[in-house]
Amino acid sequence: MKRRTPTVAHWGNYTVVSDNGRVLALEPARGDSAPSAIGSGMADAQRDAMRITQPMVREGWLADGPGPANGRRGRDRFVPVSHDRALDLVAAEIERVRNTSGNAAIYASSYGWSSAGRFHHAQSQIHRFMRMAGGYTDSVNSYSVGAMEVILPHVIGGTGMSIWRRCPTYEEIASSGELVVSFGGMARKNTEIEQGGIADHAAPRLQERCRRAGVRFVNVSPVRSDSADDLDADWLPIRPGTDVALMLGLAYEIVASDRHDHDFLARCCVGFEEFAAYLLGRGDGIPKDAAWASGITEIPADRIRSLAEQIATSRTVINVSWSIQRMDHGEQTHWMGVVLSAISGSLGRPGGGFAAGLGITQVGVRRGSHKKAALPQGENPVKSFIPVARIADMLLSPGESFEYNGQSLRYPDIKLVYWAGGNPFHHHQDLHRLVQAWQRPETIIVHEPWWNAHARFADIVFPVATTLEREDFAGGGFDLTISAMHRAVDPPPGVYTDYEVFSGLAARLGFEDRFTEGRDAHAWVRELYERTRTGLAQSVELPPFDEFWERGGVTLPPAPDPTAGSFTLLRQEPETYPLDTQSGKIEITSATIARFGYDDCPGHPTWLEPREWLGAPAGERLPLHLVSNQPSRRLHSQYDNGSYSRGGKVAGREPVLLNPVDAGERGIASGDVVRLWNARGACLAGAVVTDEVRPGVVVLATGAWFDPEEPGAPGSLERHGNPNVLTADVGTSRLAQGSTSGTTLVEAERVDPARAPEPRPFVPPETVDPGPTSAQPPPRGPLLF
Ligand SMILES: Nc1nc2c(c(=O)[nH]1)N[C@H]1C(S)=C(S)[C@@H](COP(=O)(O)OP(=O)(O)OC[C@H]3O[C@@H](n4cnc5c(=O)[nH]c(N)nc54)[C@H](O)[C@@H]3O)O[C@H]1N2
Ligand SMILES: Nc1nc2c(c(=O)[nH]1)N[C@H]1C(S)=C(S)[C@@H](COP(=O)(O)OP(=O)(O)OC[C@H]3O[C@@H](n4cnc5c(=O)[nH]c(N)nc54)[C@H](O)[C@@H]3O)O[C@H]1N2
Ligand SMILES: [Mo]
Repeated sequence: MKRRTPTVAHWGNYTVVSDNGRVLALEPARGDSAPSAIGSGMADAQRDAMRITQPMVREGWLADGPGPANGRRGRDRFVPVSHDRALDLVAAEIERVRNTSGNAAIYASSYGWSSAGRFHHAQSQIHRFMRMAGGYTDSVNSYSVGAMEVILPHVIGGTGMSIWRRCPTYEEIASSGELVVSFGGMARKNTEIEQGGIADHAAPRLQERCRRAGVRFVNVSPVRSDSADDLDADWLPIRPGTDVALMLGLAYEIVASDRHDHDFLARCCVGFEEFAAYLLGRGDGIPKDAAWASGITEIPADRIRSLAEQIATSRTVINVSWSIQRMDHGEQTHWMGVVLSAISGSLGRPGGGFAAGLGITQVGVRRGSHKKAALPQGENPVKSFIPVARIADMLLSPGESFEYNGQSLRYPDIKLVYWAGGNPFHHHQDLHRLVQAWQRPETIIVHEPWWNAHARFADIVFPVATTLEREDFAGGGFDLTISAMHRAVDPPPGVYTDYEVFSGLAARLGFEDRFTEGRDAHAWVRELYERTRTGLAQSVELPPFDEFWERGGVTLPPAPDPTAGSFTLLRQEPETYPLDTQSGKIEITSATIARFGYDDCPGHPTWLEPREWLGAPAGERLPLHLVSNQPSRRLHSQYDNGSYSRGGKVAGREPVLLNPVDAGERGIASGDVVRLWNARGACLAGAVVTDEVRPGVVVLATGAWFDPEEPGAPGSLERHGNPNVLTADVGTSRLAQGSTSGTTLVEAERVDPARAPEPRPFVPPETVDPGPTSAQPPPRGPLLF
């Protein structure tokens, strides 16, 4: 009989239709005005050939024991073992490494998006477990906004990401705004996702409302479709990596014609004079005017001047996407965005100001939200950490020192890597370098539902239940709905949840009671919901758990806006409402950063030539800039094996967008197989020729499952279109050390289809027959160990 049960994914809330233990479909939840199709790909992936259904151990690890893998990780066959055997092996290995090398030799930061749900959130689970097991080397910041998170607290105060709750909302823009200038566009696809779920995808209709109210949009991007057609945006097809030069050109034209906001700059900011000297070219003799900016950005100088005029005379939002800070010197884009906004006259006024990510996730839909309880993670007794994107450096160079935000730190010597809920073979740059780094630890443990590269490059793999196979509750960071997640189907026999695996390990390591507190998953969900209910009791009334669970969800009234760091209050009374920066004001020049003495991040926003860009002399570079943006058919690498993502492939590979001029010069037509390459690697992709992309730029979205011809071999051809074999693994600067996937040049060529190797990302690895005793999957035990 068909069952209909509620669930939540990062791409929306859905009803799961299942029949007799099989997921048939995911239907968007009622009330979602613009549901995402991404959910449709979840049904068929659930029990596909890539599903891992038994714990697996790499053959070489089992034979030789822990130790560096010398190229065998990613290449060896796997041996299926029983769940108990896998738990025994992992518990003993944690114990061994703790005793011989100390807990700092364990890296369990486990970066990644995992799945929606407050209780089964994989990072909360692994951190809680490993902290109770004595701790681990952790990471700080994110791949998403690594540079922004470190620079903005110096410039405008707040926590790294609080700017998302200090931006103008769409409703304010519709009623008081006139112009939205978006550096990095506002691609609709990027509104489909919100960490923790979205009951209503409101951003598209709110953007349209702004347009209907007469707001003009400017899409500064190498890609026209980074702004939806219904916004009629002006397209400024900028040369990638040059947004800071364009912002400087705009600022120059405003300041040189004396239309800058003298009052705000004097009362609410520090360091304008020093910055203005640079802008006007007083020190270096180079005025950063429209003509100068045009030479760098390839936007005509007249167009820059007229946009400067519009900005100075309209209520304007300067919106800076996150993509343009995942680049060499990525700190500069957001710093300069704030400065341009402070100069413009719109900062701190209704419907105008600075935004970082309007058009991404639910930023701009609202600012306030209700706090939901999370699984307590406890304190990490180990204090060593890395900026998250420096993982390969850490594994390759133990003991080496590096700079980060004014500190001099050292990389720990990692022996054991433990990961649940992320995919570094999707998210990290220069994957061939990561493959080398990945051989060095003694043991790598991974929890994954599917045989993606992350699982294939591990020593011990715990197959885990998917989000549709467990109970939870969820609510997105900007969402007003808290939803029940019912178990739609059971996991395959012998497959457990992350929680059950960690509970089993905790039992072996002697802290099961502390870890579980005597609760099974259902009891924890009830507990966390009740903590949420109690926590919110002052402001809203939530129904008791049983009623909530039965109803499937509850929608709360809007929450008040946070006032901390408000630019409106700053403009009104800067002495009463200071920012929590060094000076209490906006730091156009930062004495703190200047004191760090970093030449790659000086004391005020500065145009610094990128490592790789189209403006470098032609003979010294590759001719095409690679944009590896977020995919429209999935979240990162998740459900790439599902039908919806696979439906978007071209010639069985990830599509690469090329301009007709670049395609013509290379004899490439839509549907062809294209080889993209540079000194770091090469991959094959399927051509889509389109004038949506400016000449000199190719677009290959991130997230195709890594499919090297010879896994583990240096520089092996990637057959499926994973752009991270091409990107460079270098930090944004010594300040933030963020990832820089956006700073990548490549060349492209047509490949004879008869000679192009078949992609095999969705073929499981070879396993060894372990013999009759352990081949049997164990019967499914009780939920709690
Ligand atoms: N070139 C390039 N690289 C990029 C980017 C880019 O724009 N260009 N973007 C970067 C950005 S912004 C980000 S945020 C990162 C994202 O990088 P990740 O967050 O690491 O990517 P995901 O594909 O979401 O990986 C989640 C993994 O967790 C697994 N999973 C899901 N639910 C569960 C669960 O409950 N338990 C367990 N154990 N596993 C689960 C999924 O199967 C999947 O393998 O990528 C970064 N990398
Ligand atoms: N559908 C979908 N939505 C998502 C995600 C997903 O995986 N799928 N991921 C989510 C996550 S984790 C994050 S962090 C956000 C990321 O949000 P962003 O980082 O903003 O998203 P991207 O798609 O990487 O980039 C946005 C656009 O910037 C443009 N761009 C690239 N280089 C330049 C440049 O040098 N200058 C200018 N002006 N523009 C440039 C590209 O054309 C690109 O389409 O998106 C979130 N939304
Ligand atoms: Mo992200």
